[in-house]
Amino acid sequence: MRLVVVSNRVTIPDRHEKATAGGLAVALREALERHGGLWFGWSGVVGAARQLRETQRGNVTYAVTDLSEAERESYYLGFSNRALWPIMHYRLGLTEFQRSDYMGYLGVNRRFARELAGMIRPDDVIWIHDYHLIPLAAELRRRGVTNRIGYFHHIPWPSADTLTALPFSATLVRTLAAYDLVGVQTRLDARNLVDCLVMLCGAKFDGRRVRLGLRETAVRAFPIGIDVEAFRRLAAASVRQAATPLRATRESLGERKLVIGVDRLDYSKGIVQRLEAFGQFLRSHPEERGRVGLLQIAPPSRSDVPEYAELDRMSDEVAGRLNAQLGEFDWTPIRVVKKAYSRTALAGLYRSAQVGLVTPMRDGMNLVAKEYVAAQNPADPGVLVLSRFAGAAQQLGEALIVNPYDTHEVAEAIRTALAMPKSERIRRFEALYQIIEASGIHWWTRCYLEALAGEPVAAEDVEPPGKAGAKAETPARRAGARSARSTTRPAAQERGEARDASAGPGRKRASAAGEASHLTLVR
Ligand code: ADQ
Repeated sequence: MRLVVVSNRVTIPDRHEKATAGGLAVALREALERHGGLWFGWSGVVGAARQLRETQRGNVTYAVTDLSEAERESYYLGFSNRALWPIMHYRLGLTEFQRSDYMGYLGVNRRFARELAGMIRPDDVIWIHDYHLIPLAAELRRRGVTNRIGYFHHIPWPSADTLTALPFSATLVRTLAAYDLVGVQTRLDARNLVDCLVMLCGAKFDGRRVRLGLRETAVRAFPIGIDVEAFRRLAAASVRQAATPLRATRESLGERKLVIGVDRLDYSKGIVQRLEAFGQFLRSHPEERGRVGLLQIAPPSRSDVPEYAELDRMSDEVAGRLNAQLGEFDWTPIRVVKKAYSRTALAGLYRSAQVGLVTPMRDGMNLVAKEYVAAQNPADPGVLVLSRFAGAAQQLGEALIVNPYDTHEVAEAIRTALAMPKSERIRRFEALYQIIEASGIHWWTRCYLEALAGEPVAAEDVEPPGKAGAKAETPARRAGARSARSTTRPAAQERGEARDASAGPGRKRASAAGEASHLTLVR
């Protein structure tokens, strides 16, 4: 079997790029290397040429095509990012629909199908990623492609009631029936998606598969993970080597504690609300003023979409106002840094922060939450404060789960996290670590590809390891109880790592891992 991956954007690795710390793009490359493969998508270039270009790297062919200016406007900025992105994140008020954008979206999917169909071999398995490409399988089927085709939806799938506000939503949802397997992040997303197929398109659901016309489609949750071990090593190495951004941050903080937020600058991430919550925390607990600072790292994305430019302005304005109201001559409570950092620097910053503040208003999964846990020092870990509306909250019930719309609740969670006794921090960390380790990125690619190939899936119907805050005993709670009793794996690894580092190769691997500067697919 050859694997064909399709995503909106394709980044061709540098010829001399070293093995890098895990992440989605890297995990997909590894899967492609293993099976031999083709990765197809937009080059990121906007121009008139639109010629398909192929580049060979090892076992993998990268085939990229350019978009015309009109295609970028309608398919990418328009329908994908001004209509689908907001509605899938439950933001009806921000959803802007234009028929011409929708036509452009269908047009690009049709063109991609035309260009890709010619490259498909009989034994290929095709894996399509994300909301830009929902109708791609239907277009491929129209061209006679009969291979197994899977889709993974990285962002939330809203309720049928919400989605119907989008014109042509039923037509779009119907195209999902062209897939053999549709993967989403959480069980809630899976339920919503099945409801959409049943309620909007008249599909039948037998508890496992959706039947629509002659086609049968499996819909399942595959919660995406990270390469926990690689990230853990990176964090430990970063602290040992005292990488520059880390040293500078520590020096500027002195004895003060650090609360960290790391996100693309996107309204779904709740950055402005988070800054307000930090301000509320300082107002409610004046004794904490001067003793703690918030570092928010938020590189701009999609600046061509007006809502993103507005968010950029608002985050500056709110941080400026709060700093002016609450700061002192020798203490700035909030620092907002709008640039991307290397994986090494990020990992070290996570490890130095006593609180990881991950409070999206909605998020498919949120890998930052998992990275924060992976980066912690097992002997003295920080505390994760996590939005209940991040897909990750379905697994990470031992985080402090908050409602990001409730500024006071988030403010109190920051206070609880900062005051939490070490024994409780360790107990929660161990439970969380066990879950993210059991459902890492390699688990995810393997489960998905096995399910797509029609092989039995290892995990119980891909019941994701871990469950949010339920009272009953859950796998997470059992895992937590087990880990609280035993010497933890991360702690043991920490010792192994110290040996590695002194011997040399461990350090070498870790710094090579630091070269990767992004984990997810470019959006
Ligand atoms: P994103 O919306 O991009 O992904 P997320 O899952 O948090 O969100 O991943 C962001 C990645 O970018 C993380 O790996 C993070 O470390 C990195 N990053 C963020 N800021 C950075 C900075 N300043 N410098 C360097 N790296 C930075 C979408 C969905 C999510 C889903 C993922 C994967 O919106 O819900 O979890 O896909 O499926």
